Amino acid sequence: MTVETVSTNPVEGQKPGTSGLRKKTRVFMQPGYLENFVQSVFNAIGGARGKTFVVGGDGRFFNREAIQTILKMAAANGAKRVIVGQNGLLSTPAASHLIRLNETDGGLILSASHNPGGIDEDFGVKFNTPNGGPAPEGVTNAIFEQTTKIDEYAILDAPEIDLAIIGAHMLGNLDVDVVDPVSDYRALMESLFDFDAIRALFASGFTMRFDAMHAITGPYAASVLENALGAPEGTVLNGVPLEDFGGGHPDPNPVWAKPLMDTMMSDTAPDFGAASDGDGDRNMIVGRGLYVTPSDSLAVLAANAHLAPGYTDGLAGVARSMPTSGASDRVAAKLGIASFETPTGWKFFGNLLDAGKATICGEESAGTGSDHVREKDGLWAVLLWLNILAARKDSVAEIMVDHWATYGRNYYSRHDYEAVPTDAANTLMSDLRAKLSDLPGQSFAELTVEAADEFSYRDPVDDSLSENQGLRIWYEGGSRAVLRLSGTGTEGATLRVYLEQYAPQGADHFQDAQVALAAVRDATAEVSRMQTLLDRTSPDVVT
Ligand code: VG1
Ligand code: CO
Repeated sequence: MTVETVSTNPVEGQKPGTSGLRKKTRVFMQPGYLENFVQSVFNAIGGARGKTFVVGGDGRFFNREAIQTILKMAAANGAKRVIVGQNGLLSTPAASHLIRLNETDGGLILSASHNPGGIDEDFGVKFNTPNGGPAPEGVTNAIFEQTTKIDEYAILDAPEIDLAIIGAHMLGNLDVDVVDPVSDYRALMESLFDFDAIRALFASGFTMRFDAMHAITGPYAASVLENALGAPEGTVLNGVPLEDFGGGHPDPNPVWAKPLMDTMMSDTAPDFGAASDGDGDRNMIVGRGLYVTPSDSLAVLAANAHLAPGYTDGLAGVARSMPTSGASDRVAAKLGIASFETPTGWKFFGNLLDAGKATICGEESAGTGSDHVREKDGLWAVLLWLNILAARKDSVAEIMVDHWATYGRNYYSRHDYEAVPTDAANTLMSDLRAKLSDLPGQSFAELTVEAADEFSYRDPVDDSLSENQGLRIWYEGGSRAVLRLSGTGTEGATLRVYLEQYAPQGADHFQDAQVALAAVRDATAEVSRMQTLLDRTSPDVVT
């Protein structure tokens, strides 16, 4: 064993963001950088001695090297066993499942999620706790604290393990189990959904395109949709994971999954379209000619989940992140079950899921999931949609029209202002924060503010408090805007502006969303003085 002494601390000051540490790949490749973070994780959880971990990543550039480093460090730190996906591959939800299934001490997942990959793009590492979920704030704070005082890490001097070979390997005294990344996950999906009904749906001629965006879900989608469910070959597009995701952003939204959107809006569109992100935890749902917002998707899944075998007993509750639209609250109210509003980031759902208070959770950023794992799960959402389509025998458009007629429609859009100077973004937020309490009664671009506040969250399970989770403004006429800064960007700051307008039952549900949201957009631009402070007139990405 070699104990390296590191004289500088390259991780210092790099506080893990929403989902672990996410930086430019070259930053991670600096000597000692990854090592310092991994050692800090081990230190923060009381050491690795005798413990079992799951390790895998989304296959992006530097995934292979990083895994070898982590294995050697786990060995030198006295870990007992590491379960690793073949070729170092594991989707985030599959890793979460393996952590739980094997009752391990947690896992390290290598991914920068939907951010592009490559030597000049992004890399990331996150630590998940034994419940399979992203480390809560208490743990990420402890990791951060370790990074500020670490002065050595332990690493074994040993040859690399051949991760192509499934089975048991030894690295020093460490057992390394290389496992098929898909099989346990596929079995979990089979336990939740009516595979016979979905198989019959495909056999009847139902058509689908699943865009894996050259990211990790390719092998999972091919195995489940094409092999197990009998969808024709070619249903899964871009199914081979590439180190640079083919040069694209593996972010399943109408902007980055435009080729799929174009197919779905064309005359030859299949019945159903879906996509998922770099690490497989996000999903996009599209019907023929109709995009389903993630907020609406969450609401539809909550309203219809009982049609799938895994959820026939109904749901304990539905949780959504605060910026997500209120559509799912309306479903929960009708079902007479609890609804929860949490800060952005999946880690905030963990306690609700562990305590059995919520069964289904979702975020406006295209994350949906349930208590089957402790991460959002892209393919799970797609399969629940397929199960619902098979059971109801309606099209996606019919389901949406019916949903809006029942609950009203929450028009929704997110506007992102990317790579803005950090100072300018901070000024915008602090100026707005300072005047929040004066806003009610004032009018901006013809809308009058009814209420405004800054969201903070008291966890109903452990009573922990999370503050500064986004500025909220409610206007007259049922609209809301939320402003917050991204915690996952790697360049400058990203300002996210979330816009929502409720159209009740009987109102017009067939407007273009951007048209329906024009008034709340203009009022929010004025109240935040966005044009002056950011020097931007329009967002970089509209989803
Ligand atoms: C974004 C999304 C958030 C999501 C997070 C991680 O965070 O808004 O909803 O939980 O990414 O998703 P932010 O702070 O940039 O807004 V993933 O797919 O990167 O694990
Ligand atoms: Co992701």
